[in-house]
Amino acid sequence: QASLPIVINTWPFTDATRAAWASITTPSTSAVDAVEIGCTVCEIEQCDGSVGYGGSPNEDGETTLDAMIMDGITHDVGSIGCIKRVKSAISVARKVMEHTTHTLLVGEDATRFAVSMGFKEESLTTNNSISIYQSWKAQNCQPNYRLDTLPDANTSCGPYKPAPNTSNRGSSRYHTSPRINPAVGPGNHDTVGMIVIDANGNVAGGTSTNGASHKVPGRVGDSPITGSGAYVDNNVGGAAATGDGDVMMRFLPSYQAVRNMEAGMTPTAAAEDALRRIAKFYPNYLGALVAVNKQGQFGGAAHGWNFSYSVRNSTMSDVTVFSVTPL
Ligand code: SD4
Repeated sequence: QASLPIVINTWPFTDATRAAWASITTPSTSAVDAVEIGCTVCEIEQCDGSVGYGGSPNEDGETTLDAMIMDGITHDVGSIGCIKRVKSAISVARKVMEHTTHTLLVGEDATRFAVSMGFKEESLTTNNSISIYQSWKAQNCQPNYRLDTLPDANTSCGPYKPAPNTSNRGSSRYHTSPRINPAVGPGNHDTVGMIVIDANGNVAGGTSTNGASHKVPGRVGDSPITGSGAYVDNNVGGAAATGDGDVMMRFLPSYQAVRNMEAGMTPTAAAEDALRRIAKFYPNYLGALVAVNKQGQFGGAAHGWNFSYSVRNSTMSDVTVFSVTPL
């Protein structure tokens, strides 16, 4: 049932939803504040191991974080990609939005910026991330490289060594065999993406994630990319994504879902259409979207996996989790 204010986020990360709801129903808290507060809960709880420190180690065994925050009133965005040794990813993204003229900072320099803003520098490695890394090494280190560019199977753990003849790059071979990101799967790929609309109809959105496991160092996913990980427009509503970011960022699905709602689609139809556009090229990808319009109508859609999302508005007595049947 449509109602404002509203909080909606990917996955049954209900503590994050509850925290955002508690803040948005407090006078003087903005939708941007609520998004930051909600996503921070997931960073602290390490939601599903896929948000915050200690998850999804890259092929060096290091955890890095991506995050974004977007303000629908001003269209301001702050993002960080592949930030190292700082836990509060979404709060650093907010500092990028509010203290710089930039949109996206990455890597060691994003860390340097965070430290200059007063954030603590500390290891993101935990016993859990070490054991994920070690078991990947002990198994076959399924590659994140295009198979047609690997010289032999032994290089699949990285570091990357190009095949002597890489003339296959860009060939249609890539598309003729279905691509499934080995680092993506239920339980190991669960970004928090959140949209909040306050009682005055102001929209904000955000994401936070440790990305994909065993990624090539330096990899930035879809979550900090405006229009991909999330997108908001105060005149329309907002949408946020989770899934195989390497594929999804090629289609800006959150932007597409918002434009679809602007054209009159329901949130559910808007999200489904955005995901179907990706499936035309990548029939086996895993992905999902949540979407909410200015009136507070909401919906979700998924492709390739079972997805659920969390919602709280004033018609509900607590956070409600909705399950989505994949397209
Ligand atoms: C990424 N989209 O970095 C993120 C991960 C994710 O559900 O959403 N997992 O590709």
